[in-house]
Amino acid sequence: MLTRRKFIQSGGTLLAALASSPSLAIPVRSRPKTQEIRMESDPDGARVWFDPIGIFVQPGTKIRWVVHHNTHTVAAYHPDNDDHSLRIPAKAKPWNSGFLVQPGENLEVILHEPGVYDYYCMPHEDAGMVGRIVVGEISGPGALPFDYFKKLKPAPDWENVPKTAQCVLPSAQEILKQKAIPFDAKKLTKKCIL
Ligand SMILES: [Cu+2]
Repeated sequence: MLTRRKFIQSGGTLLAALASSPSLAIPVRSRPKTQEIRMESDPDGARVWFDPIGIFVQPGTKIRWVVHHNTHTVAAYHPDNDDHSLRIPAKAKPWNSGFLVQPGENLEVILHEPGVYDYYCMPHEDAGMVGRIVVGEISGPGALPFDYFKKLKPAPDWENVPKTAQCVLPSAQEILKQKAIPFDAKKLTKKCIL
């Protein structure tokens, strides 16, 4: 992170002059916008989900995943996370919360790289607990078909997104259009047999 002092030092004499002038303030880095995503469950744990399941945000937005019911994790689709396939921008840092147990426990990640980010809950991935974030634009590995990596040469030994999770994820185009897609249990149960 660039401190004000380093910024002035690296910027040369003009910036230094601007900074020392009392009438011209150096802009302070504004706090990132925060978008919250709930980690949910029905009382007996038969159905589990992220809500909203799909969102569009601008680069630099802070995402906060918060536990409301049950125990969850949130992890990026990335080879560093148990050899899952890469479905976040190549330059983005993967995240993995570990178990979040108590209501209110959360993970915050600021997403800077534009592109599509897919993520999952480790114990509930097969049950379709996954989500998608579009940051600024539809691009990167997350914008490709789920099996894209099988056509690479040599094909990496990655885990594909489970079938139910593939069915549940909203398309990036739909996210771009609606900005936020709430988890719709009725619709998704019909479509994906959760
Ligand atoms: Cu979960």
